[in-house]
Amino acid sequence: MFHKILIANRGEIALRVIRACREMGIRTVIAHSTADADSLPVRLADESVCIGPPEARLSYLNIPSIISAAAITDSEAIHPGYGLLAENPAFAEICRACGITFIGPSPEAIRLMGDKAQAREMAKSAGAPVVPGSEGPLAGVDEAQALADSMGYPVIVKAAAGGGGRGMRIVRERAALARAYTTCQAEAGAAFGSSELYLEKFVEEARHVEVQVLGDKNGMRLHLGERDCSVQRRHQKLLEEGPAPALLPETRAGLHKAALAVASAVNYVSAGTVEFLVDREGQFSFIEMNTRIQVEHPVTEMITGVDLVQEQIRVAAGEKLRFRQKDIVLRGHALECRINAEDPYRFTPSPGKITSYHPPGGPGIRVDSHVYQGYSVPPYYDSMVGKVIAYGATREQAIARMRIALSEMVVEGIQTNIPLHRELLNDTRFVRGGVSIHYLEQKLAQEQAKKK
Ligand code: MV4
Repeated sequence: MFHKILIANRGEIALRVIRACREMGIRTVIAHSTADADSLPVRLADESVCIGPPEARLSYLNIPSIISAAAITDSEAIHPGYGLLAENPAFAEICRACGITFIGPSPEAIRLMGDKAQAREMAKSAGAPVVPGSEGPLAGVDEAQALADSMGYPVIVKAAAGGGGRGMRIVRERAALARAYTTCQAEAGAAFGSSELYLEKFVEEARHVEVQVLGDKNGMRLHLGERDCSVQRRHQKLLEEGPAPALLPETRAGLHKAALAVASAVNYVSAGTVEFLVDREGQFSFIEMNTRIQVEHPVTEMITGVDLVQEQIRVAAGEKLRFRQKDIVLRGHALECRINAEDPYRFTPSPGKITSYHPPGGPGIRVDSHVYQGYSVPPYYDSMVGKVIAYGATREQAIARMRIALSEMVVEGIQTNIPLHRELLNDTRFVRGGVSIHYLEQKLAQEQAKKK
């Protein structure tokens, strides 16, 4: 096992990794920007190294600084958390070249899954259902036009180097395709350095369901059930839960099997997530694979009892997975509310000093957060200040516990989205379960209309 791990991240996930390491008897080094010098991860890690100024580009994304920090502290491995360098294949390669273990999948798996058109082909050949669409990247607008005409509208044009909702355009009629293609191509080139596009039939009123997988270097792979992440706004997830509500047993079993087939096709090592769309009839299709630990991983930890971050570390150190599929028992239900420092209805960031803080507790409640009373939320990074996770024997119990938790929780001095979460947990459609990816934006639009 590693003696020392460097954490190349900040905020709640840095703290999450520190806790996993401490439990495993591994020393931790936090690489941090000047803006995070007073952060809890810096105080709780065994060592800290300042890697640059506040702007992420010059610190958390500064590969030479991070590698140097690992070298001077004798760190054997780097945990990238999520976001930042977590899905950067070049970073994983540089770690390898420097003799540092990247805690995650191989650079090859990251690169392959980072090309969403290639990932789609891979999933298709592995036998996972994919949405009807192009085979590999599109050759040009004529091919897109011909394909869309044969499939029928609406379609969705996606950047091969995009993902997570970045660089895509829904096209509802033939007349709009050529323009959407050109803008999407230009945007993709500017944003990702690759203008390759692919096309799919647009699935209406879908749900976003993702399957957690875990693989070791011995060729063993498991799934740990699914999460429903349909409650989102502008591709920012707000609330996730697991298991996905109102799924037929055969749909659920099909999702798990397809996720394992995709993971096996790329010899996947570490924790990963295979994303699917599930339509109103329960038909599911692969859309993407995320090659990192995700924000919402605690949902799965609560319903399986598996510590996914510790498993990532064990597998990276070459240990065999300690359980088989039959040992993974999905029990109860978990919800996660992402707490953001933002205006709950205008969604504008609200950085600043937290003057009063009281986290919730009690049976089945877990809070993953790096904030404390007196902490200043810096303006340079994303606005998530923590997550409240509620576990219950049933979905109803998990919802009840989450309502109580959010009623107890106090965060003052900054604005947070806690009031919006409280509303969602009392909304008939959410409580009934099985809402689509359009639910939150529809609800917000309705409330906007009411106010006028
Ligand atoms: C889709 C889709 C419908 N049909 N693909 C968005 C994130 C990325 N992982 C893939 N995404 C989607 N891909 C097809 N063929 C719907 C989404 C999608 C979405 C689309 C519009 C508005 C909100 C959305 C939220 C989640 C997923």
